[in-house]
Amino acid sequence: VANLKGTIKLDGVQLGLVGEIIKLFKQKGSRPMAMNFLRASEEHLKQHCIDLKDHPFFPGLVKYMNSGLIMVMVGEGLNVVKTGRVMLGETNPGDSKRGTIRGDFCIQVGRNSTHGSDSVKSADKEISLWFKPEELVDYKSCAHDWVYE
Ligand code: DAT
Ligand code: MG
Repeated sequence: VANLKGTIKLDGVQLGLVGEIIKLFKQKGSRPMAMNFLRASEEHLKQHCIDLKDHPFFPGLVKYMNSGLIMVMVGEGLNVVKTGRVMLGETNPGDSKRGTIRGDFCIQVGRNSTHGSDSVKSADKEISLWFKPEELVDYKSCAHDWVYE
């Protein structure tokens, strides 16, 4: 099993989506390795989405994510980055299919509730931005052999 790590950052704490997101990723074979609830500083959030810095919505996005509690988690599973993006749906919830997180729970692009790393490279960058190496717990899930052949 070629396991890859990915991050999911949930801006949708206020929407009560935390449990749902954990459930969906666990259900789809991902092994939780680290999780944190925090109010991130604007500086930290700017680093998280630095690739978007030239977009007009960037200042608003950072301010919004800084306005309250967020949840950040790292999961590991086969192709978890790619699968995670499929589970999220499209950037704009209006273009997202039912059965996806954004398709089922969100309406507008600026309130799409959940972030997912878009590549293994950005996942690695995001993981080191949000967690210290010793905070990632490595273990064998008791469900491993029932999920993976
Ligand atoms: P994604 O989150 O699907 O990877 P992205 O990286 O292009 O999409 O953008 C990051 C976030 O920025 C996105 O989840 C919500 C916000 N955003 C993107 N486009 C936007 C727009 N046109 N107006 C407002 N917010 C936007
Ligand atoms: Mg993105």
